[in-house]
Amino acid sequence: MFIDKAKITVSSGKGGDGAVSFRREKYVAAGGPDGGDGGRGGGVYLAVDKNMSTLINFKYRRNYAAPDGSPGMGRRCSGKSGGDLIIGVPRGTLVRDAGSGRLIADMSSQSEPVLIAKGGNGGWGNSHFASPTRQIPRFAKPGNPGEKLELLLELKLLADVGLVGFPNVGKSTLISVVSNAKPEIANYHFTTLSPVLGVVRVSDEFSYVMADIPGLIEGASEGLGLGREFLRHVERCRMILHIVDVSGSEGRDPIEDFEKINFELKKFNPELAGRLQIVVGNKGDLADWRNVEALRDYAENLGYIFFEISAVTQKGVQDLKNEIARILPALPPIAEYEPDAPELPEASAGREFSIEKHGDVYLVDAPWLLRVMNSCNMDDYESLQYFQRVLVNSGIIADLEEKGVQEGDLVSIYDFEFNYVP
Ligand SMILES: Nc1nc2c(ncn2[C@@H]2O[C@H](COP(=O)(O)OP(=O)(O)OP(=O)(O)O)[C@@H](O)[C@H]2O)c(=O)[nH]1
Ligand SMILES: [Mg+2]
Repeated sequence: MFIDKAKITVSSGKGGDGAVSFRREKYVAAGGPDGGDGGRGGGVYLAVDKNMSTLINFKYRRNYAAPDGSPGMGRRCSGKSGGDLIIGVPRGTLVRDAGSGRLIADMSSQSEPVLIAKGGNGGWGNSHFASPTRQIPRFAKPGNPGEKLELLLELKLLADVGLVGFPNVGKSTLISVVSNAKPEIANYHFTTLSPVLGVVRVSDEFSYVMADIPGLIEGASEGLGLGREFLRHVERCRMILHIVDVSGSEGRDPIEDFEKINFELKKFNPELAGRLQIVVGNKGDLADWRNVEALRDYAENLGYIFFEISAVTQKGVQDLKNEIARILPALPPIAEYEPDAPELPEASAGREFSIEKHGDVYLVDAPWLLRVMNSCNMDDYESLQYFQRVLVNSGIIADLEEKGVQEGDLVSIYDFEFNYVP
C-alpha cells in the first residue's frame, strides 16, 4: 500500500516557571532575592530520515510532545530545559498546517532539522526583578506556554521520470522491463491505481527513479478519475515520459491522445507544459508504421524528442533508457516549493488576557499574544507599530491604565519588556 498523507499533532514543551526565593544564610538577616529562571521547554523538530520511504509510521502514532522545562530554584539555579524532540520523516515530505493548509516546511532538500514548534521560554525568577527601589520582589514570571500544532504530512513521490499517458498504453509494462518495479499489468483500464516507483540502473554509479503513474483521462485536471491526485505526483518529476499507444488498438488516434494528455497537464499546472518531455510511441510491434511516423513528425515539429518502442518485445527500450540517462544530469533537481509568507494574525479586539500588578511592574499574560510576538521583529519599526496596535485594539493598554500604570513603569509580556509611555 502506498500512503502519502498523514495527520499528526505536535506540541512543544512549556517553559518552567521562575522561582520566588530569598537568600538564606547563617548570620544574614534578610538575603536578597535569588529565585532562578525556569528551564526552556523542548522544541519539536522534523528531520529527513534517509531510511524512511513512506508515512506509514504516522498512521500508528499521531501525537508527539516534547517535555516541559523544569521550574527555577533558589540560589539562582535555573530549571532544567526540556529536551528537543526530533521526528524523522521521509525525504520529500511536505509539512502543512492542517487547519489552513499553509506550507510550513518542504523536506525535499533540507539537511538540517527544521523547527516546527518552539519550546516555551522559562519564566524569570524573582532575582531578575531586583532593583535599588524594588528590593523584595515577591513575584516571578510563569514559563511561556508551548505551541500545539496539527500537521498534515504529504509525501509526493520523488521520481526523476514520470510515466504519463492514457490507461492501458503500456506504462506499467515499460517500468517492469526497465526497473526493479513489478506493478500489475493487465489488458484493461486503471490496472494501476496508485503510483509505483522503480529504480532504473544504468551503471554502478548511475541510476534514476521512474514513477509509474496511473492512467490519466480527459478531465483529469478537474479531478476525474483521481486525476488531480495523480497529476500532483507528475509535478514533482524532473522529466515526463509521455507514453502514447501507436497501435490504435482501441480505435483511438495517437496524435489526438497526445494532445489531450498535454492539455490536462497544462491545465493542471501551466509549468508542466514546459517540463522536459520525451514522447514514446509504444506497442510499435502492433502499429502501422504510418501512424508512428505521423506522431513522430507531429511531436518533433513541436520540439519534442520522439522514440518508438515496444515494451513487450523490448525493441527500442535500451535506447530510450540511455537517452534518459544522458538528459537527466543536466536537468534541475526536483523542485522545491517556497513556503508562503507567514501571515500576521489579525490586529483585532476581544482576546483574553490577564494583568498582574506588582508595584511598578505589570506582568501581562495572554497566550495568543505569544504567536503575534513570534511573528514580529521588535527591532523593526513597522513590526513594533503593528504590535502596539494589537496592544491597543485588544484592550491591554486600556486595562493597564485602569490598573494605574504610570510613565516609566515596567510592562513585561513574556520575553518582551518596555517602560510605559502614555
Ligand atoms: N503488443 C503489445 N502490447 C503491449 C505493449 N505494452 C503493453 N502492452 C499490453 O497492453 C496492456 C496494458 O498494459 P499496461 O502496462 O498494464 O498499461 P498501463 O498503461 O499501465 O495501464 P493502466 O495502469 O491502466 O494505466 C497489457 O495487456 C500489455 O501486455 C507493447 O509494446 N506491445
Ligand atoms: Mg499500469
